[in-house]
Amino acid sequence: MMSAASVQCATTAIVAVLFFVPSPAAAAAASAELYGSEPAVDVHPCQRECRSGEPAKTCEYRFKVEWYYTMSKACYDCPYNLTDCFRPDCVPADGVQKPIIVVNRSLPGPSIQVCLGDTVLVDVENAMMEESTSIHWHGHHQRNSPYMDGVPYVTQCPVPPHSSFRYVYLADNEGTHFWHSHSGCQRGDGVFGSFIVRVPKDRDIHRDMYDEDLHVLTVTDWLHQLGIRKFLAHYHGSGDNKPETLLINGRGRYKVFKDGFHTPLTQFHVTRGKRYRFRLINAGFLNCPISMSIDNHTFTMIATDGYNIQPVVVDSLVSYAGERWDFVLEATADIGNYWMRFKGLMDCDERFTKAFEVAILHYDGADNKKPENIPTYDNSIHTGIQLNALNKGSGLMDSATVSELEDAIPPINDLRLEKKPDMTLFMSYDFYSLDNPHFHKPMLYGFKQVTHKAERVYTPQINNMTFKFQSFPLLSQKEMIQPWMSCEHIKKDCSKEFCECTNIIKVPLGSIVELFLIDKGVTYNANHPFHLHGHPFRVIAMERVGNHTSVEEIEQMDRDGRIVRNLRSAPLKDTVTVPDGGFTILRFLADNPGYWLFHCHIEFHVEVGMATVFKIGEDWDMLPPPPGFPKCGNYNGKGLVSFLYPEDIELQYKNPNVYHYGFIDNKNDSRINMITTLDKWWPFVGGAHPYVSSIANTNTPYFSIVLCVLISVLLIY
Ligand SMILES: [Cu+2]
Repeated sequence: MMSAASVQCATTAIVAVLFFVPSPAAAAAASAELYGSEPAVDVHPCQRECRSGEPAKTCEYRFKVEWYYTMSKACYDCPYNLTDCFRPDCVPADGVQKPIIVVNRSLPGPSIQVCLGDTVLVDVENAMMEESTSIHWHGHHQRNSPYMDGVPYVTQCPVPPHSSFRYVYLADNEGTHFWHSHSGCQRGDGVFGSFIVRVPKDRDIHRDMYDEDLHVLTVTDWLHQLGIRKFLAHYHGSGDNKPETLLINGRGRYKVFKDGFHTPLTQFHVTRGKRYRFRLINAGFLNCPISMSIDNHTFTMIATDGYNIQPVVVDSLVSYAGERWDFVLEATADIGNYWMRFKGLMDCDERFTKAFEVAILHYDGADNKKPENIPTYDNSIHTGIQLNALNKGSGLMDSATVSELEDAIPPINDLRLEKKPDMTLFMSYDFYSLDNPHFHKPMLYGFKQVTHKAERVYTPQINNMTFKFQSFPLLSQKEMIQPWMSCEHIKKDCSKEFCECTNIIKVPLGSIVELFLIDKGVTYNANHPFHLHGHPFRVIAMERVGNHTSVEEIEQMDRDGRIVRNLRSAPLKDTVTVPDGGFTILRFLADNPGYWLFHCHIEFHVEVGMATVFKIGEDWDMLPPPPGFPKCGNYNGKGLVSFLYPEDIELQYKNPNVYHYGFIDNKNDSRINMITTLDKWWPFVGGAHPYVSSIANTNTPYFSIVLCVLISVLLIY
């Protein structure tokens, strides 16, 4: 058990280091209500009412990232004794035991809540035994601190085990944000938490709409195994990619224990007659948009991704991985308990897992009994007006798209809306039946060779390119970038073959960029939320064209004047969905020099390369790395290099028995014949792989064995 310790900073700002765990007294005070309630937690001194004219603070946090376990021994008799579920270090989740990765043994991890203008300092300690990590501060644009964006191999080296990394930056972007690991599947395993930047009341244009700003609502899909295990089963075997359930502020009731007990649900306390600002964060991991409704209540949307919008009253809201939505709930119903219902869509819907969870809206004065009806996926039907509905366009009576929202204050002199774009980019994507050699090695288990359809994985690509990270961060070690790493050097038809490269789109500093995101929608109904690092964008159009579409069709629509752009007061965001078989048009001002990732926020998709990087400005426009900034890369005996044994790697790409990655496509190069890589030889040496020998008919086992013996003899002599 840690207690708060505060020290005086030289600048008189208060600095405090806290482990966010409930105190034993608070835990003991937790009532034995039927479904339990959150005990009070130690509040960080930076979580305060923000007042104009008061000095900013430096807010210090220590994040210990470690492997852990739900329903561990720290939970004692949970859920039979609900007080035990709130003991320090007890992570009940939904009652199902599983390995997790957590920050400070809590799920979600510590909530950072500061005032605009505070300096945030987080020491991230990697206490895992073997995995590297990194933390991205989702919603913070890192102006003047691009090295703090937390993207491995783009802005920093990953933080190795037994090491720590200090993130320091200014909280200069108000609103509801969150932090999460940007390494592998760690976000899905538990490494995420809320991050709220408040402003003084006199600067909040929605201040008159609510009385209290207390409730943070973090929603996520949840697996009953580690993310990496799910990933491997899906991409290398016949496993699915469907999340089993959802968690609301890290809690759920999936597992039914003896006598009907379950782990505690999240409760939000309200007083009748008051108005509450809720800050919803979708920390989702897989393709599981989450629809929310609250029994007997509508709610008023007032902000998205930290940007204020004109208020809109809705009956339900769909949020996508990486999005944040602020809404006001007026506690005007009869005193009682009401279900807040969360339904998973897409891979979580009725075709698959029916991922579903509830929280409780508890009015002060109500009893501690559950609401009478028993909520299920099937009886939670979201009628009325739905905001941000799945795969829908504009102009519908029962739903509204993001591009139909309005900025809270009509923008004046906003170049993104008033100026003709300096650059128009089309990014189209779909799922392709490619021989992606990471999962479908040609000639061995190519996409079409695999007979079981469940074992075929389609490759999502942007403009037919798969993003490949380098061994070093593009921003901090930009001098190691080589021309051949870029996509421009690929000389083959990437609509038919797999192409992998470090796709860097160069944008001159100060440009207005109009970006068409086009979901071609051919392979199947999908949905991808895209997140831009370093910049907000205005969402000026969003439409569904049909079951599928193409770049050509949308270009033609635009030439015909059939695309309506909201250039009056389009809302600002940093994460947005795109209707399947449709498009979303964004505009951003490229005014933040650096290398910034732009990617699908579905973790499996970014892991298999659904990403690109914007290089904003020239190298000399970018700040130099902080002194002593960690370096990484390949080691070739002489020092750090961009690539290991460059000639071998280049030739390996040309080796027809390995695979053509596509950097050079000269099959007549005689050097190819000199290569005897393990990849090339081993399947043939034994001659016992019937599938290989029947396909690779130029390499019969007999021939290979003879050749192998001949080479061995030559080598001996
Ligand atoms: Cu995606």
